[in-house]
Formats: sequence, structure tokens, C-alpha cells
Amino acid sequence: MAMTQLIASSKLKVVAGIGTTGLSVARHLSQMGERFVMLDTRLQPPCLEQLKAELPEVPVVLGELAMDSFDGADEVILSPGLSRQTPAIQSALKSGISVISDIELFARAANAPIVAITGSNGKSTVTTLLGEMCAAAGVAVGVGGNLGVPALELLDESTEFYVLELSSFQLESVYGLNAEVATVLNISPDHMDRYNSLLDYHQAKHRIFNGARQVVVNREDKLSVPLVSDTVKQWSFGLDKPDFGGFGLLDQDGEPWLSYQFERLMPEAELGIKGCHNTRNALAALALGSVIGLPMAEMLAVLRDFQGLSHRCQTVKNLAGVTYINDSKATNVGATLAAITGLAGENNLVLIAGGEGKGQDFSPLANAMAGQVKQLVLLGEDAAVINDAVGGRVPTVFATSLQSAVEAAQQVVEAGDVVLLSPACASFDMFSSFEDRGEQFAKVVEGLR
Ligand code: UMA
Ligand code: ADP
Repeated sequence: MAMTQLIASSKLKVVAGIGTTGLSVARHLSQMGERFVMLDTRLQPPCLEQLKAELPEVPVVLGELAMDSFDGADEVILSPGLSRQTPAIQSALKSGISVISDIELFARAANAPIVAITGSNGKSTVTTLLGEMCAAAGVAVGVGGNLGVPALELLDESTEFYVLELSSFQLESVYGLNAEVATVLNISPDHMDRYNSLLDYHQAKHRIFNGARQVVVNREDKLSVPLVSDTVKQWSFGLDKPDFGGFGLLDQDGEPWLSYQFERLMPEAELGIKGCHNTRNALAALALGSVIGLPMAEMLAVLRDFQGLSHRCQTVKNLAGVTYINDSKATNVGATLAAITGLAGENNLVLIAGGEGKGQDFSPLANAMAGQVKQLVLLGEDAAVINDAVGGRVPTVFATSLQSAVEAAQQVVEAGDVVLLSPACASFDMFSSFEDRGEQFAKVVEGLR
């Protein structure tokens, strides 16, 4: 059935995408008693069977979008995997049709305050930390968004706070999130295959601040600072000395302490998660938690206990003095830079990188690797692109699988070295997900004798 036929008679909503987001939108609209149509460019979208089982009466259109696919629609709810630049969506926008994401729909329906977290890296870590801090304080919290559980699935009358990880894809189609507190943790290039420029990506991320009552900014990253009016309360975090409203580090007998303004809270060494980037994440979580009134003692206890999420600089094994680390979630250059900075000693690192490059500029890796990386092992679709960008600054070999990449590492390692999988790329050229990539790496490493 053609879309125009389905939506000609009277106004109705169109849900674009039948993945986990599309299914959550369908369930929500159905509960609200709305009329809607589902579509997906794929002939076998992942949640189609579930949709048909739960909502058999909802019309479904599959296959390539036509320019008039959305003609006459009242509103389009766009899944994050579909870009607003898609010609059919551009045509809808030109006709004045409202195009929103599931997050906008969520904001309209939520009746508890929203803590909104985005950034190029650290979103999942900070979102999880804050969720755990809320739980430790006995606060009823809904945690999700880009992290996994679609936001609309979290809606619950008894929830006191929603803590959402939001991607630029979701934020592109957000108009009034009206968060209680919002943060952009950091900005470095990512998804450059979807955006025309860093500015476009930055603008998408900063939509998180639309209607925010309070904001948390990263003092060390100007791109994280929003243009908001003076009535919006600002807090900050950074590794430097904090000042008014700031979380940061203060020295105590030569030892850095996590601190709020002039008050020392806890030695950095007691953090369960390690590395400068994780200290920043801990300070960001403390700032967000303080803004929503969580008790300090419970927040600090969570920071001591939390050992980090899987696939983020996670130690897999120590063998003959060599440490093997799985950082498969490093899907952009910024994350890999953080891992190199945090883990390298003098020329002791074997870095396994490469995959789907998403149009990134890999040249910042060259300087970071010099003097730190004794061997670079490249694999995946964009191995040659990385090799060109690095320009022979470190010894480089190519591998065709994680097995052969680890074997190449074995040729050069000695006690004290670190073998780090930190690809700086998406995984989809060779694996089903970053989790799959990390698990396969761990399996190869577990098999080493
Ligand atoms: N797709 C089509 N045709 C369509 C619709 C989608 O080809 O008509 C493709 C997209 O190009 C994409 C894939 O299908 O490759 C999935 O897209 P989707 O919008 O259906 O995705 P969902 O299953 O709804 O999952 C999304 C997020 N995925 C993306 O943004 C790509 C999930 O984040 C998120 O957990 C979920 O909503 C719940 O909120 C994943 C992700 O990779 C983890 N996010 C990116 C990242 O973190 O870098 C942004
Ligand atoms: P996201 O959800 O934004 O992808 P994660 O917490 O899942 O963030 O971490 C993704 C990758 O980024 C991992 O490789 C991790 O080590 C790295 N990372 C985490 N926090 C930061 C940070 N603040 N700055 C730079 N890299 C980070």
C-alpha cells in the first residue's frame, strides 16, 4: 500500500524506523490512542515481527522512501538511524511537517525531571554512574536512551528522575527537552559520515540545552559550553582547581583529591575507574548528582565501588607481565587518544586499531602514538586510511582478523607492555557490534598461553 493512500484521508503520525526506537514509539502512540503508520527502508527491519505480534492493526510500509512518502503526515517521529538529510525527510520539512525524535515525544510525556547527558565520549559511563548514585540514595530512577532502553520505555508514574544518555542523532530532532539539568561532556569529531562539519555535529549536541533549567559544563572544553541566558544556573567540572560552582581536583599533601569548590571530598586514587578521562567522568557525575540533590556520602561510595563498564579500557588478562586491555567501545579518535594517554608508558604499547572510520581525520593519533606505541596493528575497512594519516610515525603492520592482530602483538611484546584494542572506529565492517568485537578479542586473549 502506498504511504500517500494510507495518510490521505485524515491526519496521522508516521513512525520512521522499525528498530528498538520505532517499536517503543509505536507502543507509546498506541497507548495514547493515536492513529499512526510505521515505515522502514529495510525489507526486514529488526522489530517487525514483534510489532506485528503486539499491534497487528498498525499499517506498515517497507522499502525505499519516495519523495512523497510523508506527504500529508501530521507529524513524523524519526528513528536515530535515519538522518534528517534523507531527501524524503527534507521534502517533509520543506512542506512544514513537524519531524521529531522519540526523545521529544518522551519530553512531552515525562512528568519527572530529566537529567540529560551527551558528549562525544563518556556518556554511557556518566549515565550509568548517575543511575547508580540515584539508586544508592533510594531515588526511583529510570536510566536509558542511547544507552540501550529507549526513553519511552522508561515512562513510569512512580519515577522520580529520568537519567538519559542522548546521542547527536536523537538530539537532531529535539526541540524542547526542558531538562532539569543538561550536559555536553566533551566534543571531538565523531559521525563525520553523517554531518557536513564539526559545527553541524556541535549544533546537534547543543540542542540538549533547549529549555534546560541548569547546565553542567566541562571547564576544559570550550565546545561543551552552552549559549544560555544568565537565569540558567551553571555548574562545572574539570581536572583543574575548582572555583565557584565547580568540581575539580585539589592537592592534599601531594595527592590529588576530588573536590567541590574549596572542599576536599575524596582522594582520586580511591576511584574505582582509572585514568584522567574517568576522573573527568566521575567529577561530571558528582556535579550532576549534586545539582539534583543526591547525598554526597552515597555518591562517593558509588565512585569507590564502580569498576567501569565492559569494553571500556577493561583489563582482560595479565600474561607474563603483559596486560591485555579491551577498549572496543573506543569508536572514535577522541576515545582512543584518551586510552593512549591513560595507559602508555615509554614505548610500551601495542595498539590494535581500525574498522569503519566514519570519515574521521585520524592524524591526531600520530602525535599521541609517537614514543608511546611500539607497534601499531591495523585491521578493518579503513586500515589504509589510518596508515596514511599516521604517516609511518610508528612501526605498523596489517592484520586480517583479531586472531592475527593478537599474534602480531605477540611477536613484539615483553614484560611491562600493554596490548590495547582501541579501534578509533565503528565495528560494523567485521563484527555485529562493539560488544561482539570486544568479546572476540577477549576470547583470543583468554586462549593465549
Ligand atoms: N535503518 C535503516 N532504515 C530505516 C531505519 C533504520 O536502514 O528505515 C538503519 C540505520 O541506518 C541504522 C540501523 O538501521 O544503521 C538502526 O537504526 P534505528 O534508528 O532503527 O536504531 P534503533 O534500533 O532504534 O537503536 C537506536 C540507537 N541506534 C542508533 O542511533 C543507530 C541505539 O544506539 C539506542 O540504544 C536505541 O535507539 C535506543 O535509544 C546505538 C548506537 O549505536 C547503541 N548509537 C550511536 C552511538 O552510540 O554512536 C549513536
Ligand atoms: P559513550 O557512551 O559516549 O560512547 P563510554 O562511556 O561508553 O562513552 O566510553 C566510550 C569510549 O570513550 C571508551 O573507549 C572510553 O574509554 C572512552 N571514554 C570514556 N570517557 C571518556 C572521556 N571523558 N573522554 C575521552 N574518552 C572517554
